[in-house]
Amino acid sequence: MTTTADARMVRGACPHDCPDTCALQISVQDGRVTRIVGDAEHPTTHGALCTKVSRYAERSYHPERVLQPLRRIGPKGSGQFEPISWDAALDLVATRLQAIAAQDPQAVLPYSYAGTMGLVQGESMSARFFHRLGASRLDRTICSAAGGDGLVATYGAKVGMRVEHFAEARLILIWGSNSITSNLHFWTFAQQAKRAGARLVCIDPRRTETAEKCHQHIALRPGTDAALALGLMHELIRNDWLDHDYIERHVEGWPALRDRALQWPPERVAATCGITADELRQLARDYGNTRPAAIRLNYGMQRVHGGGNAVRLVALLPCLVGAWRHRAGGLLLSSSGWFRSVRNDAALQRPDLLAGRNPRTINMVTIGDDLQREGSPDFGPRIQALVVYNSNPVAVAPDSRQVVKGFAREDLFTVVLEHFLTDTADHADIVLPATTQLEHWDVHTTYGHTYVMVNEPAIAPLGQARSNAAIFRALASRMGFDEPCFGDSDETLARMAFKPGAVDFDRLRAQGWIKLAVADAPFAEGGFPTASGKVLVDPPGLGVPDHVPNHECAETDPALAARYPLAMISPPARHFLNSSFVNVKSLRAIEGEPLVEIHPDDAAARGISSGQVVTIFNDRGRYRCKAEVSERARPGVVNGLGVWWRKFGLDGRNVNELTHQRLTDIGHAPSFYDCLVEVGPG
Ligand SMILES: Nc1nc2c(c(=O)[nH]1)N[C@H]1C(S)=C(S)[C@@H](COP(=O)(O)OP(=O)(O)OC[C@H]3O[C@@H](n4cnc5c(=O)[nH]c(N)nc54)[C@H](O)[C@@H]3O)O[C@H]1N2
Ligand SMILES: Nc1nc2c(c(=O)[nH]1)N[C@H]1C(S)=C(S)[C@@H](COP(=O)(O)OP(=O)(O)OC[C@H]3O[C@@H](n4cnc5c(=O)[nH]c(N)nc54)[C@H](O)[C@@H]3O)O[C@H]1N2
Ligand SMILES: [Mo]
Repeated sequence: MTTTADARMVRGACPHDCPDTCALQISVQDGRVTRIVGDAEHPTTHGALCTKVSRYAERSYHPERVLQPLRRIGPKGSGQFEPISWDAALDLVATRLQAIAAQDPQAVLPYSYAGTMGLVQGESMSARFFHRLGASRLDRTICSAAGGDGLVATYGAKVGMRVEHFAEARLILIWGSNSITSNLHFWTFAQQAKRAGARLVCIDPRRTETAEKCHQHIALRPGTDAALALGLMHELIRNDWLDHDYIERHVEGWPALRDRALQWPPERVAATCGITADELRQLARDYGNTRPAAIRLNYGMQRVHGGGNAVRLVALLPCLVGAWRHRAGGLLLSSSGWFRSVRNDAALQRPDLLAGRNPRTINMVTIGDDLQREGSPDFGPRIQALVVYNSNPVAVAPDSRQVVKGFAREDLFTVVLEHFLTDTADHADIVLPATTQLEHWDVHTTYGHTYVMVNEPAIAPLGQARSNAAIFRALASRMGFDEPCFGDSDETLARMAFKPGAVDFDRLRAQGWIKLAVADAPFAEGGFPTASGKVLVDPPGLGVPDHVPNHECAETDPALAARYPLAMISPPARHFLNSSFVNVKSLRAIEGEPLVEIHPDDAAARGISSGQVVTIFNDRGRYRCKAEVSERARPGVVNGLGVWWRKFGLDGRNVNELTHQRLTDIGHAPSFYDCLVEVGPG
């Protein structure tokens, strides 16, 4: 932190759920943030921020920030509240939670995700609070559990290439990721590689802005990535483009994978993926013969029934060609596992406060159905209280009609910690005002690079806002939880987040970030973090990976596909962060309004033209928005963009009105992009 007479610069970290976790420099004048820029010294931020986060001050000083506790005075969901004092709010919440917990604490459910990725304002005091209470646990599966578990099953941990090294690759496959939107700082390295002569290939059903800038775009059908990976293996085997030495030494179970891949000749792959056999052959030739070859896999391709199997297969590819031998070869899906060596989650979250109790776990994906379930021996008690923080489930959880029904229950006691009156906060009994990243302490790890980050408060909390940790500290005190750990300050929590001696906190504060010790080419000689040190084809209980067709597709359910012939994916909008920033006017102005992209052939067959309002529908619901007739959509697939707030949509709905609560093959994750619909004018 540097100081002059009236101005200072404070070091921060972007809190959002994004692989880039940028290092921020926040200029403060007279107690007010005047400018936020990226740290030019930080090796992946490079002084550049995305459009969203350069508007972070606009979001924090937004006139509609919730700055005092609120109590509901209208019907559930109406968003009608009156201000109350912190004392009154804390009393109401503590009294109600205590009464429910006296019957069965598992009737209380915390619901949180990655509104902030900070270790302190994410899960620290909140986890201590719910552990001590004995509340139900939440399976936090909404984003990455299918692919994450698939990667762990294969490599032993969520680890991969260092993102900087992509700059030296000769071939980059950007697989299931719109990097320019969701991983901009990786894209900078990919462009460096491109300028140095590398070939870039994008594998994505949608012709994204990223796909347009690659040399080749393979627009496969959603949910067919496993078939594509098996087809690539087929060609690598047939043409003997394999690194036999690497396979023999570092791949466990290769013969079974070889047999499986030989069942996937190019014509079968072409028919499954909706691409040509030549596209597959060309890709295999490039991947089999270019060194170093790197894969940037992202979570966009695992939001389908077979997402876990698909990630396992793609993750095996670099092991078959020995791509890992070079530091610019291999694969990156997530780097979060590298931080396990320094993180001290048990100290922050104190699972020991469960004191031998083993509360049930509720999957956040099925919140729609679970809120409506009665108590039973199987399910446990009916959910009677919900405490939501760092998440906007009414907008982001699948199958909105059921989610809204659940949140509308008059007998459900809902507390929401928020910056804004989101669709979820509108359903609260009590809203508690939370601080933003400018106003609180935090420390961060990340899933896209390998630097530990710090965020110091730049300004005092606005209005009566309090940090999440402060709010749970106050609630703990009201509930009479007197263990000393409930007294830890936010700064103390930040210091406890890392194992003793693992991170020099003073250096972290001075520089803003510290590089983690990760080898340059970590698996050049094998040494994967599995028990045997080898990559696993057939880990216990999972079987040899295969293509698992979508829940909703012609192969699985022809009758459904006859009624709803279009597959819908709903990837994020560039200027929003899931449902965050939707209420920032300057960003909403860039995004315009909710829309669905439809291919000219599919539009013509339905008498639909650009700019027209259409209805997208299936058995779960109907959603109206504007159509954009565009070759960004491939035939047979429509793209319903962005997680808009329901209240900004026509008829007060968003795209999750159409998605379902069915889970993936591995990881109990949602299958947002595995969804059949029909579209009609009107
Ligand atoms: N600007 C912005 N950045 C974000 C986010 C945001 O909302 N906005 N979200 C953040 C979050 S939470 C996450 S998890 C990360 C990662 O977020 P991801 O979900 O990986 O998001 P994208 O990079 O947009 O990748 C999705 C891409 O996958 C494509 N896709 C959809 N189905 C399939 C399929 O079956 N196969 C293949 N190959 N591709 C498919 C979509 O068309 C889209 O282009 O991004 C983060 N960054
Ligand atoms: N159809 C469809 N649905 C999707 C997706 C998709 O691609 N398509 N993407 C899915 C994915 S990948 C994800 S990760 C989820 C994301 O779902 P969520 O994690 O719910 O993410 P956001 O929508 O960004 O909502 C985060 C909320 O946290 C609040 N918040 C931020 N910081 C703080 C804080 O410090 N304290 C408190 N109390 N609140 C804070 C923000 O104001 C915001 O309202 O959505 C999923 N839903
Ligand atoms: Mo996500």
